[in-house]
Amino acid sequence: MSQPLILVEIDSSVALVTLNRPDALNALSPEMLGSLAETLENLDRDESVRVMVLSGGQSVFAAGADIKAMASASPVDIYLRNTRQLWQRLWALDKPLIAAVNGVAFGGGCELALGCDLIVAGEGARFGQPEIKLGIMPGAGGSQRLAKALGPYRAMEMVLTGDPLSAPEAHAAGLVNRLVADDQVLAAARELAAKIAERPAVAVRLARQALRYGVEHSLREGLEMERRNYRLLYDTADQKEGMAAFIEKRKAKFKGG
Ligand code: DAK
Repeated sequence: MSQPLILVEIDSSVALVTLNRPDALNALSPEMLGSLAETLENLDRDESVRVMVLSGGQSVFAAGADIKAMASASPVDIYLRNTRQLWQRLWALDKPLIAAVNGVAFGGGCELALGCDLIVAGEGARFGQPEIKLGIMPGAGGSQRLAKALGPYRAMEMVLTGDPLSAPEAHAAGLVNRLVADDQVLAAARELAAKIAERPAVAVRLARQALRYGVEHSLREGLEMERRNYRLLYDTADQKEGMAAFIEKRKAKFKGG
């Protein structure tokens, strides 16, 4: 029986999702991306899950889209395959997603990490968009998200040369939230996930939503989204509890609603 392309483990409201195609360095075939989108959407709907961690295992995050599945494709094949739709499903999730990166995050693998909300990386990790060396360019947000994350000049160099950033460089540039020893990546990602999972769940989701929206829209539109989400939180029991607990000088007991 063939191995599942995606592995899932849930532990105290944190779901660990692992890409499982190690022989191909987790190259993102359309089947794998489809399976990943379906898995993450199911976890996004699962009320027992607050935060998701995405890993590629101990030695690689993902070496990009599957070159062997793309090499002889025509524009019509690419159009009909419509992997863009699978990527859009990943970007439309509503719960925090943390990338736990060991080894290479190249091409689509780098774009997968960039699509997450937070990135924890091992010291030996590398982030790159080497598509230019294949005669193509980033196709899943890399040219846009890298420029926003690093500034246009550093992003331009990465995209035009195809040369990667080391994890320490990525950390110094603000792309990586936590830089840890390679064997501590999962533990650090889980710790970060657990901390966020303890926070009031609706506030976490609406704050995340406002931040992500703001990155993709104008300041005016972002402020409007912030205003709407901010007001909505006054309809949650967790807001009443959080403020009452502060005033009564006790620890808040959040219920997630
Ligand atoms: N695709 C397919 N197979 C891959 C692969 C990939 N991206 N990367 C590695 N593999 C396979 C290798 O072919 C090899 O398989 P066998 O020969 O054993 O069968 C196995 O994984 C081990 O790889 P290596 O032998 O090469 O391992 P090394 O440690 O020597 O090198 C490496 C590791 C990561 C430096 C090297 O594998 C490498 O350069 N890989 C390619 C990296 C790359 O160019 N990535 C960008 C791919 S293009 C789109 C959305 C997204 C995209 C496109 C469109 N739309 C929405 C339309 C994204 C495009 C890309 O990501």
